[in-house]
Formats: sequence, C-alpha cells, structure tokens
Amino acid sequence: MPSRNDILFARAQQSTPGGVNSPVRAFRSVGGTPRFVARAEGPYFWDADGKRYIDYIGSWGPAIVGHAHPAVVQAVQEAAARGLSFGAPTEGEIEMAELICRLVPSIEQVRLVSSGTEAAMSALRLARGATGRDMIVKFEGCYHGHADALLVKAGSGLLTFGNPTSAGVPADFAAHTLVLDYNDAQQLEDAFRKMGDRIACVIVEPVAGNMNLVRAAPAFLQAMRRLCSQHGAVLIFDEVMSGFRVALGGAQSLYGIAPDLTVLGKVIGGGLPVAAFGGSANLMRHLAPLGAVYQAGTLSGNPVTVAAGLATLALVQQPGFYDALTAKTAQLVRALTAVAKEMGIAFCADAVGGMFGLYFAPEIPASYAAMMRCDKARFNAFFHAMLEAGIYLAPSAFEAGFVSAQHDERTTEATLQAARAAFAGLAD
Ligand code: KE4
Repeated sequence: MPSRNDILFARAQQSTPGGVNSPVRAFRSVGGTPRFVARAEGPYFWDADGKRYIDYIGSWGPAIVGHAHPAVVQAVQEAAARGLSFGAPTEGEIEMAELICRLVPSIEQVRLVSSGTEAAMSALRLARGATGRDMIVKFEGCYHGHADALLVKAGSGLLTFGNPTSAGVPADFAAHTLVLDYNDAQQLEDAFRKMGDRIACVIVEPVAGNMNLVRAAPAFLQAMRRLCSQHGAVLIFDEVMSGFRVALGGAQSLYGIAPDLTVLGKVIGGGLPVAAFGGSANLMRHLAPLGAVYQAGTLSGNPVTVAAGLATLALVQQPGFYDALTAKTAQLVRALTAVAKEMGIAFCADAVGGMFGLYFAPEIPASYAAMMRCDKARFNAFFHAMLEAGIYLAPSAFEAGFVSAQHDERTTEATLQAARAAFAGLAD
C-alpha cells in the first residue's frame, strides 16, 4: 500500500523536476521517498502520513527558535495584515539593517535580498566592481548558492582555474574562479604569490556546512585575512549558515576575524525568504544607486519577511540563548559518539554552536578530501534506520544538522534510543 508520501512524490514529479523545488530534498543521495511536511511545531514536523519526526534540519538552519514559534507567527500575521509587499521602503527594513550592523560589528551597511545565492552573487559583483579585478577564490566543498561563478570545481592543476560543476555554466565564467583546498593555508599563500594583484575576493564558509560540518583552522582564516589585506582583495565570509547559528556574532565572532563583506541568510528570516550582504560603508557605497555596481530586487527587504526575521532575532538575543543551544548540541554529539563507541562503530561527530556533523569515519574530517573518505553507505543505512524511528537527519552524508531552542532532553533521549538501534543494525 503506497504511503501518502509516495503518492505525493509521484504526483509532484509530474509537474516539478525531480518532484522538488531544491535538489537535496529529493533524497537522491540516500535513496527512498522524501517526507512531505504537513505541519511543524517546535522541534517536530508531521509528514503527509501523520507521522511525527524530530527535525534536525529546521529548514537547513532558519528554524533556530523552533517551528511555528508563537512570537514569530504573530509578527508575521500582524505584518501580513498591513499588506504583503510595497516595492517601497519601510521602517522595518531600517530596524533590520540597524540590528544586523549592531550584532555583526564588521558590517557598517547592509543590503537585504531574497536568497543566499542572491546575496553571495551580489557580494562577488561588489568585490569585482570595487577592486576592478575579475578573479575570485573559493574552496572545494564550500557552497555559496548557485550563481554561475560559484558552480565551479577545482581545475586540473593545483593553481589552474576551475571547471563548471553544472551544465549551463559557460567555461569562460568558470575561468575566473580559482578553487583551492579548504584549510590549506600554504596553497592560498602560493595563489596570492602567483596572482595576488588579480584576485578580487576570497569567499569562504568560516565554518563549513555544505560538505557536512568542517571547522576552519584558525591559521587558515588568519592567513586569508592577512593575504587579502596585503593584496587588496576583498575577504568575504559566507555566513548564510553559520551566521546567528554558531554564535550571536556568527563564526567571525568565534574566530575574532573581521571580513570585508559578510553574507547572511536563513536565521535572519526565521524561515521566510531573506538574505543579506554587508560590510564597510566605504565598500558598500559602490552599490547602486550610489555607485556603479548594480544590484536590485522586487521583494528585497519584504516587510513580512523582515517581521519574521526581527521576531526571530529578538528571541536569539535573549540571555543564555547560545550557551544553552551550544551545550545541548554538544551533549547530543557527545552522547551519539559514546553510543557508537560502545558498539564498535567507526563513527564520530562534531558541533559548533547549534550545528553539528555526523561522520562514519575514525576521526573528524578537517578537509574535503577527508570528508569524501567517510563511509557514505553506512551513513545512508543509519539515515534510514533513524528516519524509520522518527528522527529526521539531513538526507545526505555531506550536509550538516541543526538543533533548535525547542529541542530538549526528551528529543535527545529519543534520538539516542533510535541511534542505539540504528548502530546495532550496522554492527551486524
Ligand atoms: P540559498 O540560495 O539556498 O538561500 O542559499 C545558498 C547558500 C549560500 N551559502 C551557504 C553557506 C549556504 O549554506 C547556502 C544554502 N545552504 C543549503 C544547505 N546545504 C540550502 C539547502 C538547499 O539547497 O535546498
């Protein structure tokens, strides 16, 4: 008897490519049928068959205060009743911009947009326009959205320009993108020595979450900061995922490094479509209507989205919010690691703030190459055993997980109970 998820998935594939509006949702990395969410509340969601799951994705980060938080829902309802969108400035956008500038000191001015892709793409264009240079540097395993210049993998040679990772990206778009190894400071040093005066910017996830969770080594980010300053390149921290997730001030506050531009998203919208990019007023003044770098958006700074973001950011500023979230997430990964160890499973886990990584590997990966050596088949088997038990993890061995303020002792205990059975199934 097909489940309602099966029926909906078959139907969705008739009208939408792969049946989803974003590829990772299709479960192609883990196999099986995606769960169609009917509703969500706190740390849970219920699928189309009415089954409840403990949700460790939370919309890939935005649901940090828990799903359908009453304060956020009320703010959205009140804003919506005043009109959905005007194409004209509103006071709420000023409040959001001022709040972001206060919470992220490296940002003096900020522009709101509608997705992380749009924010990262705009930050690249700003860096190129401000420096008059074309070349950008990114790192294997980091994802900054799907703008052409960023859908690039490492070139054949160590310091050769990239090749497109996607059809439809012209080779000469990729020709300006150099892809280096994450956490390899020497390679970055070599690249700057070789072509430093041609580099417009370096863009990095200061805590990587799109190859699974990988922490940047402090020396790696410190070298990046030094080299960008020395050569007049713009340092862009893509904190779409880590911003307001790993700490109130984002990863840059943990590392004590001020980038020239920061890209934000996810949490600042509380689940509604918003992202942002910002930096020094001196850099941001290159943007239209002041400067020659064009960037625009019909729904940028949407009032309903801004209301959701302001309500969410008000909650995360409550005293002890990140201490509690960090402690809860650290306790979860410590306990999962201990259970796996008891059962002799080659497994480890890591956490930074409210995000975590699970690895079927003997030690925590610190690079893309090490991450690719994790046992994907074992992760997939673990994923499905946990899904069956009502625990919803990222449907890929190469994605991070997210804890909300509404996850608690009960959800942790239920997760550990499911993990014991799932690990046992692997040990056989
Ligand atoms: P969006 O265009 O998806 O809003 O943001 C792109 C983006 C940019 N930068 C970072 C660091 C990101 O993590 C993302 C998007 N993250 C993925 C999660 N792996 C979104 C999930 C999806 O693609 O459906």
